[in-house]
Amino acid sequence: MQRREFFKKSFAAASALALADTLGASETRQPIDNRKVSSIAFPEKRPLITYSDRPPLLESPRETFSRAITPNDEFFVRWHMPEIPTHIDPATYKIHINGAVERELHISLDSLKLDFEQVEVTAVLQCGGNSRSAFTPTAGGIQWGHGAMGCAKWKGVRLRDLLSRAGLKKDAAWIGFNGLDNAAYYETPNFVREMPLEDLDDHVIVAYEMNGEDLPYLNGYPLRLVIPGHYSDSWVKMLSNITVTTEYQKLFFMDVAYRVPDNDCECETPENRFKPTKPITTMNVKSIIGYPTNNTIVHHNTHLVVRGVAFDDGHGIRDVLISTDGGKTWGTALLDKDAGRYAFRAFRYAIKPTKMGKLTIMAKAINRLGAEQPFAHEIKWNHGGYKFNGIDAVTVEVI
Ligand SMILES: Nc1nc2c(c(=O)[nH]1)N[C@H]1C(S)=C(S)[C@@H](COP(=O)(O)O)O[C@H]1N2
Ligand SMILES: [Mo]
Repeated sequence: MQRREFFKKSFAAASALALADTLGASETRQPIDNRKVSSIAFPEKRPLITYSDRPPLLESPRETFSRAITPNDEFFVRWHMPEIPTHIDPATYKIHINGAVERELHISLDSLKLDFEQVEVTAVLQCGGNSRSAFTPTAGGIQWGHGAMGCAKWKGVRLRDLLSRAGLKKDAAWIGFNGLDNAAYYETPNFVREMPLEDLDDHVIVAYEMNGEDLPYLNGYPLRLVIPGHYSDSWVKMLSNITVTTEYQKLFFMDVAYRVPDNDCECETPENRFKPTKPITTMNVKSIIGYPTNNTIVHHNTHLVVRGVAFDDGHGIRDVLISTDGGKTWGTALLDKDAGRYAFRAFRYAIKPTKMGKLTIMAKAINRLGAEQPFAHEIKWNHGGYKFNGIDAVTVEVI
């Protein structure tokens, strides 16, 4: 017994060393994928992986990604500020547009729905730090697995239409967005985001509906910004103020957070942090297997249909490839119908496992520009743990 303990311990130490060796000082691996959903659910949400309840931080489990649309109650949640209003009255809610505009606007929800053209877009919302737990050493921030993303059909009005109703002043250059959430202490900066006016296109909307319903409270009821193709750090929720400025306001959540090294590999080491940095903007190509999940039991000599989703920043998915031999050979998955260039593209691929034991299935997406996902270990470190898009892998048990 003692001997066994000893061997167990020394084995653990040796494998930890070996792991440190192969990982090097700053490498990546597969994100953590064994967290269980909580037994307690938030309002309008089913039980999700829960990191915190103040502010609410909820992640969707892997099986969410076997479908092209993420149901509202399964959609992940991320807030920076602990103070979120607990009551919103849709009858009196107004969105304010001010700053470098010809006339200030205070628009009610009814007026938003009646007085402007309604538009819809199916688009992926993904946190720039999704899959952050892949980075070693640990990168600062929530240690998300794969599930800080989702895809919904958003309905609302074009931001451009709101701004033209207000009339932009000649020297208008930046648009600032603020929501109703607040820091608990005065010293903490509020979550305000800015967008250069020149980046504004007709795809950016102020949305009030998600998958045919009011936005769930935790996803930003009653209004949020939707910026298709872009990481979601600027998709401001409970949007209450749009302020146009002539100059960039130096704000914490613009200047410090959500930035990567401004070099070709967007990489650095913990010892040698790279300057200057640039904001994370458009998303890179990525895919996630929704079924099977890790440790699923499957039967040999029967068909197993692998399902998942792929997306990029709006160029569109050309192919999803599947490998069962560690990436040596790849087969082409079937793509489901295209729900628009910003949407999840669902894929499926049938395999028939013949050997008993563990089987690892990998998925790699390629977009219409030819950009493809690298292997997880090829991705270089950055201090915020942003933009991980390594080839996904799940390991099942064949019996
Ligand atoms: N008002 C407000 N909007 C916000 C945030 C926030 O903290 N406050 N976080 C942003 C970030 S970083 C992410 S990842 C998304 C998360 O959107 P979700 O909670 O609907 O999934 O909201 C964005 N919009
Ligand atoms: Mo985020």
